[in-house]
Amino acid sequence: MIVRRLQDLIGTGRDIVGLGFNSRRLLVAGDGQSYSMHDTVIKADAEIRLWYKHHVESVYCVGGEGELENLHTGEVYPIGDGTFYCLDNHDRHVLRAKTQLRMICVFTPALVGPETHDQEGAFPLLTDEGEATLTGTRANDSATPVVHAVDEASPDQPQAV
Ligand code: 9YT
Repeated sequence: MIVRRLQDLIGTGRDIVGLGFNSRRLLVAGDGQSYSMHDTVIKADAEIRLWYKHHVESVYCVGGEGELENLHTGEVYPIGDGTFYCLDNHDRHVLRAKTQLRMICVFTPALVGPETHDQEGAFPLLTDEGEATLTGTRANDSATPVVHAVDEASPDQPQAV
């Protein structure tokens, strides 16, 4: 049995800090399961463009207000406490937080732990040793993870910050 408390992850290597959000990685690949589970807080006014090419993400919002845009269809969905979505088609999307959002996120395959978004808003596929297993993706070996946020002046080009 694995039992963890969020408070014990804060400020550790399982607390991935990026521009606009914190992802507290409750369960990662090293825990031996086929999925990872994160408690993610997205700051008010953050806008994040994402495209999980190598993973399927399911998200359950348990607090806050925002919106989700499907970049393939243009559909925009309000997000709030009790909203669930699954990116079952590796959908390109934009997440906009009107207020702080708290999201419970499940990734398959499981994240190893330190993954941060690449230029396209994807996570690389990592081995347990943290090596990227696909060309065109890269592991970020920085102690301070880098996150990419949408640059409003050129929304097609996520900006490294
Ligand atoms: C929905 C969401 O929070 N996406 C960005 C962060 C990601 N879920 C993570 O790293 O936990």
